Amino acid sequence: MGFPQTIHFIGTNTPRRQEYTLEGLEVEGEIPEAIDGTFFRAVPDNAHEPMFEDDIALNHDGMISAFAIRDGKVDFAIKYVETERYLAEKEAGRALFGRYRNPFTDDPLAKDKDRTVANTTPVWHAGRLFMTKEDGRGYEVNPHTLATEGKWDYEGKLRSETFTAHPRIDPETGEMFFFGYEAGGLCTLDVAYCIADKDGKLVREQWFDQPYCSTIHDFVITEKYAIFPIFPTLADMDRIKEGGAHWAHRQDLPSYVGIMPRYGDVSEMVWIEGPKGVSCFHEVNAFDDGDKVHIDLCLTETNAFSFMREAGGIDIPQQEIKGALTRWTIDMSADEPAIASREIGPTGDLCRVEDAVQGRPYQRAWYLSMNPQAKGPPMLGGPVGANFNCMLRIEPEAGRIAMMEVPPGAAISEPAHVVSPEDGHGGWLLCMIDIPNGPPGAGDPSDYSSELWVVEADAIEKGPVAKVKTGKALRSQVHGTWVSRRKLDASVRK
Ligand code: V55
Ligand code: FE
Repeated sequence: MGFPQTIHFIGTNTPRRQEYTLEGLEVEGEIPEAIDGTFFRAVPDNAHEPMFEDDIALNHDGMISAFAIRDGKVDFAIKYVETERYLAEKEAGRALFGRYRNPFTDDPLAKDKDRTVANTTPVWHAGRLFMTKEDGRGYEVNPHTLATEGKWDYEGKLRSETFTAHPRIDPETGEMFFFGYEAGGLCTLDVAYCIADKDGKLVREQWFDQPYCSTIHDFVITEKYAIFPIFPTLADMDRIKEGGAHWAHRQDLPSYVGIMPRYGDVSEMVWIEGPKGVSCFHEVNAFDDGDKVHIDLCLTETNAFSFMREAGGIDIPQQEIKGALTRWTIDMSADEPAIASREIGPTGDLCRVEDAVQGRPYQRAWYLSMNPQAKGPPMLGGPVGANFNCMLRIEPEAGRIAMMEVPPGAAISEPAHVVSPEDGHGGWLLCMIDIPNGPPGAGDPSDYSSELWVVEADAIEKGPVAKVKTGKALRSQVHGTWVSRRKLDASVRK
C-alpha cells in the first residue's frame, strides 16, 4: 500500500526511517562555550508501512536523537528505541500493531506484547535517560550510545502499567513527581501518582480514580501541591472494541482540576470543576501564592488534534481553533475553591520554563505560536499536522512579549533551555527549524533543510547566534530535553 499521503506522513512527518551518526556538523556563527552537553529529542518515525490508511503520527515508532555539543562543535545521532513492539515488527518485517492505542486492531502476532512506541519525551532523572509515552512504561536508553537498555519499572516496584511523558522534577529536592493514567489497564479510571527520590528510587505510589477516563497528558506541581488538570477528551471501551478511536473530545462536558498536597494522601484530593469543552496538553508551570495557587496552561476551546475532534463529531478546522495562554487561579482557603481564569498570552503550545523555577514563581517562559504576520500556510507535519512558525517569550508579571520569527514557510519545534554559568545571563535556547528548499508552501513539502538554532534566551527577537546545519530533512520531534555535561558525566550507564 505504501505510506498514506496524509498530514501524518507528509511535510515534516515524511517517513525517514534511518539510523545514523554525523560528526562535526557545519556551524554558522559561534556556539557559546558554556553550551556543553546533549540535546536529546523524541522523534516519531514508523519503521514499517502502517496497517491502516488513517494511521496517525502519535502511533509511530519512537526514535531517540541527540545533538552532542562541546567546544562549539556538534555531533548528531539518531536511533530507534528498541521497544518490544519495534523488535516484534522488525522480526516480522511488517507492522503488527494497528491503530493508535487500540489493541483490538492488532495482528495476532502482536498479542500480549507491549504496545508503546516510546515516542514522546526524553526524560533525565537520577543519572538515567528514559524515552516515554503515556500509554506504557518508559524505556531506558544509554545516553552515550542511544542503545535501548530495556523497560523501566523501578526494580519491579512500579505497579502502574503507564508512565507519563511529562513528569515534573523539583529543582531543590531533586525528586521526580509523576503519574500514569489508565494505570490498571485500558479504559480504567485508575491514575497512579508517584514520587521517585533524587537517587531514582520509587518512594511512593498511590492510586486514585479520575472523574472520567480522560487523556491526562501533563500535570503540575507547586511547593505545596500536586495538580491534575483534566479535560473532556475521553476513552470508550465499546468504541475501541469496534476498532474505533481511543479518544473522542466532548464539548458538552466540564474540565476539572484535581489538587492535593504533593506529599499527602490521595484521599485528600479535591476536584474543582472548570469550563466545559476546553482542552490542554501542556501546562507551563504552577506556583503557590499564599493560599492561592496559579496554574498557567496552553488552553484551547476544543481539542487541538483533528482526529480527537472528528471522533467526537466536532467540525472545527485546525486554523480556526481559538485559545490563549491562560492563568487559572484557585483560592484553596475558600469554602468551595473555584477557578478564576484570565488570559496571559496569545494561543500556542510546547512551552518551556527553566528547570530552576519548576513549581515556583517565575518571570519568563517560552512557547511556540503562529506569527500573525507570516505569509502563506504553515509547514505541514508535526504531531497535529501543522507546524508552528514563531517562538514567543512571555513575562506574565511584567506583561511583556517578544517574538522570534522563522524564515518564510519554515517550522519550529519546542525549545530546550540551557543554563548559563555566568550570573545575570539568562542562558540559551536550542530549537529545530525546518526550512523549505523550494518556494514556501508551493514546492515538495518533504523537501526542506533542518537546522538547530542557538538563541539567547533573553533576546529571542534578535534571532539565532548560531545555526547548526544538519544537511538533512529531519522528521519532526515531539519533545526535547537538554542534559548538561555535569549530568552526563554522572550518568549510571557508561
Ligand atoms: C501527545 C503526544 C503523543 C501522545 C499523546 O502531544 C499526546 C501530545 C507523541 O505522542 O501519544
Ligand atoms: Fe507533551
